[in-house]
Amino acid sequence: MFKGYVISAAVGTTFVVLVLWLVCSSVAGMPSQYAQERKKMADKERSMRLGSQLTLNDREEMVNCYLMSLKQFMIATSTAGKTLFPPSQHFFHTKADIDNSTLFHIIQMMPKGGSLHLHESCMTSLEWVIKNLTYMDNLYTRMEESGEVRARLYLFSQASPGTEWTLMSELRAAQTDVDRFDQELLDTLAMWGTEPYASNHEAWNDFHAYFRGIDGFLTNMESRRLYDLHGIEEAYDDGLQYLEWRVSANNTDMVEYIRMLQGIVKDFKAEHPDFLGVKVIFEGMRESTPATVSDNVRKVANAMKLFPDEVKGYDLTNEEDVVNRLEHFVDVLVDDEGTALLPYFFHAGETTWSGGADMNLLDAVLLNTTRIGHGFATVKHPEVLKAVMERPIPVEVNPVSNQVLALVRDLRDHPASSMISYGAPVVISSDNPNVYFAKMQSHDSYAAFMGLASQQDDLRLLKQLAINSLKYSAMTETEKTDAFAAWQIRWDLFVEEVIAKYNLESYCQKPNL
Ligand SMILES: *[C@@H]1O[C@H](CO)[C@@H](O)[C@H](O)[C@H]1NC(C)=O
Ligand SMILES: *[C@@H]1O[C@H](CO)[C@@H](O)[C@H](O)[C@H]1NC(C)=O
Ligand SMILES: *[C@@H]1O[C@H](CO)[C@@H](O)[C@H](O)[C@H]1NC(C)=O
Ligand SMILES: CC(=O)N[C@H]1CO[C@H](CO)[C@@H](O)[C@@H]1O
Ligand SMILES: [Zn+2]
Repeated sequence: MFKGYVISAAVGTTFVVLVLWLVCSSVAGMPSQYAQERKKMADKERSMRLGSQLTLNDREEMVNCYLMSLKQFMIATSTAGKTLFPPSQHFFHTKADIDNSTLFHIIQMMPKGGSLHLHESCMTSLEWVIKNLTYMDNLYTRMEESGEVRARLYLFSQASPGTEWTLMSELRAAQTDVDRFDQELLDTLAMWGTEPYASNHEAWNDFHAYFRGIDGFLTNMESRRLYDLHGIEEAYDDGLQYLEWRVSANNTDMVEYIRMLQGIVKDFKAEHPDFLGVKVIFEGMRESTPATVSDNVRKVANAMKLFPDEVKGYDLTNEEDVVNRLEHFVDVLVDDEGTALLPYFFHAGETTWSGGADMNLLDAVLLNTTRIGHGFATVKHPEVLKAVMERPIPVEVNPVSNQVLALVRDLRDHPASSMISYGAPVVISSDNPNVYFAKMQSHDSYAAFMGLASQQDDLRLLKQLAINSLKYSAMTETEKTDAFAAWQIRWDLFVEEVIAKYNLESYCQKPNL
């Protein structure tokens, strides 16, 4: 339990001052030259950190003072052994406490820019899917007992595929407790439990079951339209103004899909003019044959010609440890001169292994990937890290997903923590938020700020991450200019809202040190 992190700003400020005093007094005994060298080294490191180049104005400083008092209080109580530090524990065990914290509420209010790593199939909240989509007319269902991980799974279809399928409305009408039935539907879709997954492979097995479940809604254009639209609404409510999501290249009529998407985005923007739009990266499956991938590439190239504003490139996904590596597909991803056929946005290095599937990172770099999805293994590869820093190749980091999929237990051990220290081009996103009941962005921003960041990283990091999410997006330069302007308006409003809501004018004046 994490009692006690709801503190008043005044207590927090006193606390920060106390910490500063302790830090200053502890170096008092050093020889002055050593102290100078040490300061120089620490300053140099600090200046390299992500966000360190930003300067906050007086109003932002007030928010920063409060945010940091909340952060420092949690760090202090957990280092003193009084509480468990939430990012050090598994999301299944900490979500309720995180959701109940003021720090999380401030992050929720914050305009966080865009999300650059989301999968269409795993974004819209499952509560909504159950309460809305499973109530559609003419929905059929079939229950399967016992998969490898799940005890049971419900499949859905909008036309009866056979006699073993029942009309959902009839099955529901036969229930004595409809709420309990709906809860069961939700539980069988979700990737959630009392215990974390034992391994990445176990999590992926469960994931495949989820895909089979949700597929019943994504193969029908009308339920898919409602699902995508609700996804946009949830993202916007969570402080996102822009989205890039991955859409399955297998099974999607790209032209029909993009026309549908254009329609909902246009309607949504009409009501929310500061929403910037949705762009699509089509994703193939790594277990496909090179011939299928080649076919995907041709179709995506065609879709990019037809819809240059919406379609931005191609990716290959699935459990990296067990499926074909990128190397397997190189021939169909480049032309005769060896040049990439499309802009790629490859998932690569989403593994704990070294010298295994993480070798995909080398191919991603050689294929001139626009960004790297996950790049969990990036810091194990000096040449990859060099390309990431120099070109730059932004890395899409998804902390909560990595924890739930059993790549990392304590988020302070997340390898992107090092990338934040080096000032690498990192963006934070949520990957598959709906399956484990995360918000579209806030839980991952919280994880980055509390778990991946240093104890001192402050509002500047969060602001830089929001800036990065627009800067490293697939928007054109003109679109980016508009995007920054739209985000800046929201950011300034956010700063004033937090000052007013938490009374920071009186609590967080500049300390008189
Ligand atoms: C689902 O939600 C949409 C709007 O979000 C609404 O138009 C539709 O009627 C709902 N469907 C059901 C079955 O509740
Ligand atoms: C692609 O979709 C077809 C159905 O249209 C399915 O049979 C096949 O397994 C899918 N391929 C992959 C690699 O998922
Ligand atoms: C990657 O970009 C470099 C520099 O523009 C180019 O020389 C190389 O051919 C590209 N590689 C591929 C696979 O497109
Ligand atoms: C910050 C916050 O939301 N705190 C709430 C945590 O939960 C308790 C009990 O439900 C509320 O009283 C607090 O306000
Ligand atoms: Zn992903």
